Amino acid sequence: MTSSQNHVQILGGDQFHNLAEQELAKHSILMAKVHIQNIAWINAQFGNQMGDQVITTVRKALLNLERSYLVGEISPTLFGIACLQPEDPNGLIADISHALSEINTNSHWPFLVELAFGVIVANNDVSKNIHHWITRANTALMVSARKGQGVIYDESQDLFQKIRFELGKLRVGDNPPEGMRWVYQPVVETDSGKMIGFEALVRWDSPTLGSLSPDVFIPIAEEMGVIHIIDRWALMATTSACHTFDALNIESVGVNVSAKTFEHDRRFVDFVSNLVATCGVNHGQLVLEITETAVLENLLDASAIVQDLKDRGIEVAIDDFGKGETSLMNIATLQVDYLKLDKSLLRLPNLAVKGAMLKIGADIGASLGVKVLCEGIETQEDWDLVKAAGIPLAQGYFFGHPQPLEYYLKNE
Ligand code: G
Ligand code: G
Ligand code: MN
Repeated sequence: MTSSQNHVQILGGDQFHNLAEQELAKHSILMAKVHIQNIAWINAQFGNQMGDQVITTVRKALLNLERSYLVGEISPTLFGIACLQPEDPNGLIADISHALSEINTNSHWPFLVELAFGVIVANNDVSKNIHHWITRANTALMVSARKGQGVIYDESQDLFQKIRFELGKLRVGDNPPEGMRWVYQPVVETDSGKMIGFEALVRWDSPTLGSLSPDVFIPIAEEMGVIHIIDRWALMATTSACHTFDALNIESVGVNVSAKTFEHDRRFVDFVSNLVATCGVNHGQLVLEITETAVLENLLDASAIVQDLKDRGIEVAIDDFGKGETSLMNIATLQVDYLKLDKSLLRLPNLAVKGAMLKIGADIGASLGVKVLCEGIETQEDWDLVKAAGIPLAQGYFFGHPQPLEYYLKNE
C-alpha cells in the first residue's frame, strides 16, 4: 500500500456521491458500483456473522485498491468507488477482479464470494451531474450481475441508452423488431451422443445498433419490464417450428423464460398453453427454462405456476444450477422436470472437485426424479466426465453451436 491510499476511508452513500460530484466538476472520473451477489445466500447458509465477515473483507479490499480515491457504502452490500484515472477502466476492472480472487484464495471460507461490478467513465464534458452517471453505473452493474464478470459502460456510444430506446418501442402483439431471431443449440443423450433436443436462444442483429449480446439486452429488458414481450416471441418462434422438430426427431425444446416474465405478465401461462394447443406441440415437448430462482422464490404462487404448466403438458427446467444463489429448496419444492447444471461447473480448476460436483448434480436428479443436463461441454474430456458422473443429457459447443433451424434441415 502506498501512502496516498492511507487516507481513503469509507463514506456514506450521500457523502460519496457529493464528493464524487465535486471531483466531476473539475475533471472526468471513473466510477464503479460493486455488489456482493451471494450475500443473502451466505447469510442463510452460514449465518449473519459469516455474512458480516464477508462484508468487512470486501469493504477492506475495496479501500485498499491501488486506484480507489473515494469509497462509499451505498448499502451494506453495495459499494461505490471513484477513481481519478478516467483513462483506464480496464485497469479498474482488473484490480477489482484481482482483489476478488485474493479474497477467495486467502479466506478459506466454504464458499466463493461473488461480486458484480459495473464501471463507467464519467466524462465531465458529457455531464457534470453525478446522477446521470449513477444510473449508467447501475445498468452496468445489472449487466455484470448476469454475465458474472465486470462490465464497462460504453459511454462513447451510450449503447445502453440506445438499447433502452429500442426496447422501449416493443409492444405485445407486434412482430419482433428487425434482426431479432432465435437459434437452436443441440442437446444430446450422453450415452449415445444422439441429438434429441434443442435450446432456443435469442439473437439480435439490430440494423441500427449492430449485433447485440443477449447478456446485455436481456437484463435491460428485464429492468424495463418488457422481457415478457421477448419471451412471448421466443415461444411463438419455437412452437411454430414444432413440425420441423418432429421431422428431426427432436423430443424436447427448451425456451428461456425470465422469472420476471411471470411477474409482469399474469396471462403468460394462458398464452403459452394456447400456443401449445393450437400449434400441435406434443405433450412434454416444450420446456420452459427458468434461471433466477431467487425471484421465483418470491412469487407466492411459484409452485402453483409450475404445477399449472405441467398440467397443460409444458415442462419446466431450472437453468444455470450451481451458479449464484440457486437453492436446493427450489428443486425440492417446485417439482421441476429438468435440472440444467451451469457450465461454470466444468470450468472448475480441480479435476476431482469438478467430478464431485457433477456427481452431486446427477445424484440430486436421480433421487428427486428430475432429468439432469450438463451445459458447456467443450471437449471430449468434458464429455467423459459427464458420462462418468452418470448425467444423462449434455449440451455445449462440442456437440454444436446455436444455429438457425435451416442449418439442421440442410445437414440432415
Ligand atoms: O445465447 P447465449 O447465447 O449468449 O445467451 C445468453 C443468455 O441469454 C443466457 O443466459 C440465456 O438464458 C439468455 N437468453 C437467450 N435467449 C433468451 C430468451 O429468448 N429469453 C430470455 N429471457 N433469455 C434468453
Ligand atoms: O443461461 P443459459 O444456460 O440459458 O445460457 C446458455 C448460454 O451458454 C448461451 O450463451 C450459449 O451460447 C452458451 N453456451 C452454449 N454452449 C456453450 C459451451 O460449450 N461453452 C460456453 N462457454 N458457452 C456455451
Ligand atoms: Mn438456458
